[in-house]
This record gives sequence, structure tokens and C-alpha cells, in this order.
Amino acid sequence: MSPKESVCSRSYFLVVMVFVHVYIVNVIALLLYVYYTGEGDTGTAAGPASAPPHRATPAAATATTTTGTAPAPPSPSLPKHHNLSPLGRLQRLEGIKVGHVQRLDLLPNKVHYMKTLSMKPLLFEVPSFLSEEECKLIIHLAKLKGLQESQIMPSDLQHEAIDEMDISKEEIFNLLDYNQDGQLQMKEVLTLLRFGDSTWITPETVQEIYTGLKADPDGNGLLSLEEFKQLNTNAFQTYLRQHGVEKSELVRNSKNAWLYQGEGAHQILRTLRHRVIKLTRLPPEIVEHSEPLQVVKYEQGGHYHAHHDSGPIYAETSCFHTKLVSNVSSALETSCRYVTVLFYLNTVSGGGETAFPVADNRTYDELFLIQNDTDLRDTRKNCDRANLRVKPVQGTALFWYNYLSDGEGWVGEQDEYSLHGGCVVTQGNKWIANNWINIDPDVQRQVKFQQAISKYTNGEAPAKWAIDNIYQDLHVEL
Ligand SMILES: [Ca+2]
Ligand SMILES: [Ca+2]
Repeated sequence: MSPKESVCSRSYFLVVMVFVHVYIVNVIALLLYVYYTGEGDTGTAAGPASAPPHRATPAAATATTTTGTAPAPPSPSLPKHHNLSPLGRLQRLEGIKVGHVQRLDLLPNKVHYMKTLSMKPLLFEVPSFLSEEECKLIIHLAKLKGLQESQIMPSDLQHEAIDEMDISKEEIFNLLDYNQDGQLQMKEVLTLLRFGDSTWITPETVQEIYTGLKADPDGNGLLSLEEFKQLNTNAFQTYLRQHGVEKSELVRNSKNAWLYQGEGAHQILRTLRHRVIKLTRLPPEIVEHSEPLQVVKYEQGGHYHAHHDSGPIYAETSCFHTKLVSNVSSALETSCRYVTVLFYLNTVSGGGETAFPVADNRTYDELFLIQNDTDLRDTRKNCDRANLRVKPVQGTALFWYNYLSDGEGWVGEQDEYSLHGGCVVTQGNKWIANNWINIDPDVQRQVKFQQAISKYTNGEAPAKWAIDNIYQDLHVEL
């Protein structure tokens, strides 16, 4: 592995963990984890940065079948025994090529057409997936439920937590100095500043902070270890809080509500679930036990900087939703959102496009995303530089895969090209809803999860198996 690749993996981790809203302590734990599993390489100036945790050949080969019936003939090409899984192989729609249109039969009296918007990620658009009445009803239900701020304002408490951790300045410096040149470049500093529910920091604000804190006395725009040591760990965030943080300076500026979609839910929400099952062709029991519907409202000026909906998969990674069956505690947790289905509930008067900065790029390079003067993930500034932008039109559904296939009919590696964000709404409000379909890359863990949750549904298992408990780490409150 080249130094550049391992560099990307590490910064990638930071970004991913930021956006799955893991608390700051977890992020630091993760940093240390990545750091120490990388052995001593980080100390040498010319050597590669720390290695990432082992990429999983998804679903560990040690997994055993839980069905106990019909043992398949041992075959090295089918290590995961998908054929034995009651969930079967996952269907994955074909994109064919950008612009390709295919007919869908989702409703008895209406034909839908689905257009391929990009191959990386595999992304589709389905106009009129929802009717105007259905969109209005979903917005109405969200209002009845009550919308909460999607991101809380940064607080002192989060920042105290980091102070209590026993990490030396040198260690943090080494973690951040990706290219190991003994200086922190702007892009390296920017990565530091994107922990948890913090403030989104631009290169301009970093310059302002350097000046305000006299952090860069030699004025070369770089932080040396000596200069870094003079700063408190939270100096940047503290400085910003003291100068006042606007909502527009957060990673996301929106409100949301979660709507339960299981048995007994409002008919429109059940209808939507069934339509999503038809659209994605994924096993109904998996879709039924995925996260509830998230409804999001962006007011004028609202945005969401580009992010991944779900993180990378390493051998050590566990999913929030299958934690109860895996009995493994891991520093690496993610939401395992195999698929995102995004619904536009209104036509936005101005702005509010969904941007895919690197869709169908030839390569994905994390460092390319954060240039010294331009951050392509910044949807307040650089949406017009995104490779693909989708205008919000009422009733349209966007649908994409956050993970590749493993080639054997199950979930494979993360598709980094699925990076996306919400551009600033310049006029009116923007209402969207998200359905995520959560699938554990370890097929046996997903099978165990399905078995456990069906027991709960039948009243045979304790309340910890309620949907709101399973997805509590994703901040779902029903
Ligand atoms: Ca550096
Ligand atoms: Ca300097």
C-alpha cells in the first residue's frame, strides 16, 4: 500500500466518524486505535502513515451457518454460505450507463421510470415516486410529531471530555500530520476540526484563528510541533464559541423528525415502506426492520455539508443495529446503511440541490477534496463545483447504494463516491425524507438480528428489541 493510500484511509475515518455522530471521545478512541494498529510507522519521517484496520473480506470467513441444515459442499469461492442464509442473495439493480431509463411497476395503475444518474455511486432518480398528496401528508405527520434541531450547538461538555483523555500533544500532532513532514498543513488542521457536533471550519476561519490566537508566530501558514504545543486541544473550538457560532456555521443546519413505519403506523408510512421494498427489491423483512423514516426540513439558509451516510467496513467494524446479537464491543461502529432512498417532499424555490461532489470521478482521493483554499465538501461554498447536482422536485425519489456488492450477493466495501450533501436553500423551505436500509456486511449477524427481532415482534423477546432501542445510537426517538 502506498503512503498516499494509507493517508487517505485515516483521514477518511475522521470524516466518516464525524458524520455518523459518534461522540468526541469515541472519535479520539478511534484515532488512537488506528494509530496504534499502525505500529511504529508514524514516527518515521519518510515512512508510510499508520495502516488502517484490516479491510474485511466482508463477513468474516469464520462465520458459521445458523440454520444447521443442508450443508453446502465446501467451496472456497462461496465462503459465506449465502445460499444457506434464509435471507438469500441481495438483489442489486443494474445502472447500465448514465442516462439509461428503465420502467418500474410499483403501482397497479401507474408506470414509473427510473433513470440512472451515475454509476459511481450507483444512483437512480424516480420522478413522481410519491404523489403530491402523499408528500403533503408526510410533511403534516412530521409537523404533528414535532421537529428537532438536527445538530445541537457545540457545548463545553464535549470539549471537556477530550481534555480528560490521556493523549499527549505529540501523539495528536502525529495523528494529524498525514504526510509526516513535521508540519501541519491547512488541510490537516481542517480534519482535526471536524469532530462530532462541532463547527464547520473553513480555511478562512483557520487563518482568522491563527491570527487571533497568535498560533503561527512565524507566519508561514503551517503549524510546527512547537507551535502546536502552545495551543490547548480545544483552542480552535473554544475560540469560535467565544466569538459566537451561527447555525449556518454548523455541519448541518436543519430540523428533523423520525416517523415509525412498522405495523400500526399511519397508512401512508406503510405504503411508503412497501413501495420502497418494490423499488429496491431487497428482502422485505430487512427493509421492515430498518431505520424509521427521517423527515428533514431545511429553512432558507439551511444546508448539510457533504458526508457519507455510512462508514467504511473493516474486519473489526460492527453495525449499530446488530450490536445486540454480535456481543462484540468495537471502537469501529457505523450505521451500515446499505441503501439510501431520499424523497423530495416539495419543489424548492431556490437552491437546496443534492450535490454529489465526486460522482463518476475517475478516482476518489480524500486529499483532493480538501485543497488548501477549497473544500469540495463545503456545500455552502462549492456546490457549483460538484460533479452532479439534483434539483429538488416534489415527489421524486433518489436512490443509491452506499456500499458495493461483495460479488457474492451481499454487502461489500463502502462506495466512497456516495459522498453527498445538501446545498444551501436560497429561497423558501426544503422538505425531504430519508429511508435507510440497514444491512450488516456480516451475513450471519444480519440473520441473527432478523431472528431476534421477529421474536420481539411475536412478543417472545424483551423490549430491548424495540426499533427505537435498536437504532438509539443513531439518535432515533420515536
Ligand atoms: Ca504535514
Ligand atoms: Ca508556523
